[in-house]
Amino acid sequence: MSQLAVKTHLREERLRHIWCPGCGNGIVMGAIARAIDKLGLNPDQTAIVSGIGCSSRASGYMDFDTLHTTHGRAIPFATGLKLARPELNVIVITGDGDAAAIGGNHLIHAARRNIDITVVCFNNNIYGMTSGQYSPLTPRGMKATTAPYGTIDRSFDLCRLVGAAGASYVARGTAYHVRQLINLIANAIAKKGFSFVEAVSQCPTYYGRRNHLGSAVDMLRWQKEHAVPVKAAANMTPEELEDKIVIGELQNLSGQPEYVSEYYRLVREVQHQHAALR
Ligand SMILES: Cc1ncc(C[n+]2csc(CCOP(=O)(O)OP(=O)(O)O)c2C)c(N)n1
Ligand code: SF4
Repeated sequence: MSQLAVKTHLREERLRHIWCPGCGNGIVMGAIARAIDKLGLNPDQTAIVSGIGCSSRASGYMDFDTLHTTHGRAIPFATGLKLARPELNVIVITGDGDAAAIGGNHLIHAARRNIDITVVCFNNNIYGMTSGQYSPLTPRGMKATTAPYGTIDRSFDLCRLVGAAGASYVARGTAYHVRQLINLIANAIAKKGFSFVEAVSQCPTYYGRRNHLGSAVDMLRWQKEHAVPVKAAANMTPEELEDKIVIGELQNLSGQPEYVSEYYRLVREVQHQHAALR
């Protein structure tokens, strides 16, 4: 991250961070800060809301008005904040466990409502903070402390889930493809309606070590070698895509009703009707 972005968007007094060497969280947090820079957002009009997890610690390091909430509940907090203060840019930072397990229903319903917030899911395929239990995004067959012989669960494609639920904007990037990730997050923030970015990231400590994936650099190389741009993926078979990560913009809808606007439109209508009755 440039010195300028560190000075303007991180709480230097909270650094050094507590993430393990090689963790992808810093890269994804940096991408969010750069996306905010790119859009020239007013920091006083920008709020970061996170759940609980290694990734969710990012809200403590970012110099905005921030809410570090409870596990899985960042989206309900963000929903309340956005409804009360519609002028704010509200960005949610969440892990794959936080977003897809304990917070899974909140994610689906926020997408269904198409509320104008941006969710960035740091997907490291594992519960990092609690030392490596499998999450709904751990690929089938991979090991975790709670799946020592490999998980038999099928994993979610969270982007498809959120897209099907009605999100205006859905994208996936990786910590390796950081320039693209910055652009995807910027597009997501700029989009009116619910926007979701899955940022595939590496946890060398618990996911990497248990699955013998090598160093953080090896895990980044894996991201590079397994990422397929959306356009190329369109010409590939499901079998060919099995162990690939499709990256880029996956859904970009316009003209969908947005929840906060709909809510205040209704309030105005009801107030108008009551005034007419007086
Ligand atoms: C209600 C509740 N249940 C469980 C926990 C324990 N807990 C803390 S973080 C976490 C999982 C974090 O995993 P993830 O969201 O994937 O984030 P990561 O640490 O990998 O970034 C769990 C289960 C908690 N803090 N609160
Ligand atoms: S446990 Fe994993 S996710 Fe947590 S800080 Fe360490 S490398 Fe990152």
